[in-house]
Amino acid sequence: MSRQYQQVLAVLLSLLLGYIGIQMGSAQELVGNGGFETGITGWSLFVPDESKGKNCRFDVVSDAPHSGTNCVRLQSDDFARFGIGTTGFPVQPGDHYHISAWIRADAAAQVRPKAPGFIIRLNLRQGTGEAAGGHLFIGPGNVVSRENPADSSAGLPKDWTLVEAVVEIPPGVDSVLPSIFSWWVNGTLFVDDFSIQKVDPSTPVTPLAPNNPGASAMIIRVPTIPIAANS
Ligand SMILES: [Ca+2]
Repeated sequence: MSRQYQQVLAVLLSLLLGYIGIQMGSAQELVGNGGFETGITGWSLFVPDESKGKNCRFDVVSDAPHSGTNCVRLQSDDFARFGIGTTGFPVQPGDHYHISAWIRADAAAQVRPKAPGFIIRLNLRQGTGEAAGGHLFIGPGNVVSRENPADSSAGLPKDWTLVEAVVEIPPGVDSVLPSIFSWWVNGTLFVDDFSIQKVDPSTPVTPLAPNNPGASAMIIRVPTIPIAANS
């Protein structure tokens, strides 16, 4: 075997091992700057009409982040609903994704009764429009719902707390636009390490919240499961 041939083989082998390493190693992170270490790069504010005039705003601060040196701060001067969004990505129905974020509320923050206070929203898209069936929501307590956030009485944690779930992309969806929301908070909410990673389709999905309309439909479709097991 010539020396040149050996060198080519060595290069090909290292490329193959690198490829296998990528396949077996940590999944690709789909949220850019989810740790807010490069400021607000890649993030933009969205304030629905009913919350305009509540001084909804966001910035990046070094006030006791969960990791690194920064986290994002969402603030409003009254109970308000607003979010920050980032770049979307293509998906296929049946794909499973692990979604997570760390949150903590300022000691003075208040949450409107029944509201989750914080929500990860996945805007499910088909083509250039919204997919039928509504958005997916993940709230504190790892509560997953479709169309609307599930009712909550948990309030918001004052210490860093993980919110996470595994979701399955429903039929009729070809892309996802992720965002994080302050959902009827009066005051200040901090978020850090927002992450979305594709996981193996065998990874169990977090069930929909019992008080979500989608969950009722699931119970009807699977009548042999006792209602008590889902409450
Ligand atoms: Ca950070």
